[in-house]
Amino acid sequence: MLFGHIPTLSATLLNDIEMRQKNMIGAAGAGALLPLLLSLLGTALPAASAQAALAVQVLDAAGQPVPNAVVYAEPATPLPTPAKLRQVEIEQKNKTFFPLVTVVQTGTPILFPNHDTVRHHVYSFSPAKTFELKLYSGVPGSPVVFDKAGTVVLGCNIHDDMVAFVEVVNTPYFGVTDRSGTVRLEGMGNGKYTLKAWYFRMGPNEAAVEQPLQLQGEARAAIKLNVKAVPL
Ligand SMILES: [Cu+2]
Repeated sequence: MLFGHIPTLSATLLNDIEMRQKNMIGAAGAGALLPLLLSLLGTALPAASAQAALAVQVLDAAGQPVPNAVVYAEPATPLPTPAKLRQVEIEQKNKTFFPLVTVVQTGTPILFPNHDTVRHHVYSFSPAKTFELKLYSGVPGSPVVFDKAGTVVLGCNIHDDMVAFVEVVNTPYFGVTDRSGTVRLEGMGNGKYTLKAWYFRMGPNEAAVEQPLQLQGEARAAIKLNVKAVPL
């Protein structure tokens, strides 16, 4: 459910106001607060209308924050795909993939450096990207390009416990939620989007949960998933 169609002040700005309030109370008394607040609002609003940003919190069925959830916003008018996307890494250390969850824009190259002394054999059978990096150590000579949107489940042929997830999305506005279940999507423009969230406990074949979003300046949204969150 959305609670943030309307522009809101950013957390940093509110912190800033709070800090200044404390200083003002010390220095000049509470009477000086109102003009200060108004002047801060006056300077903040034009900037917010020029560029928008969205803070999203993902909650589970019990209302608990969901860390490691993928959140992305697809613009109603799709953006042109960039010619070149920055390479991303998913490393193997202590027989574990890191990070557990990665989200990238379609066409992103991902490198799989092995920092263990044992060899790994990285593979995926997922339709969005079927590939294997046969038993290797060190850093592979070239990355794997994730060229199709969807969920990719990674495994290792040698170590059955090793698992990781790559969500490949058709938008540059994406992120993974932190410990508090929150992620901030930056650099967006005002307008219409479809806001989506996916969590690895949903399974690779379950579609992302989506809701419409009309973004105007600084906004907040919440998405509820029918899952049980695994705390970090
Ligand atoms: Cu392995």
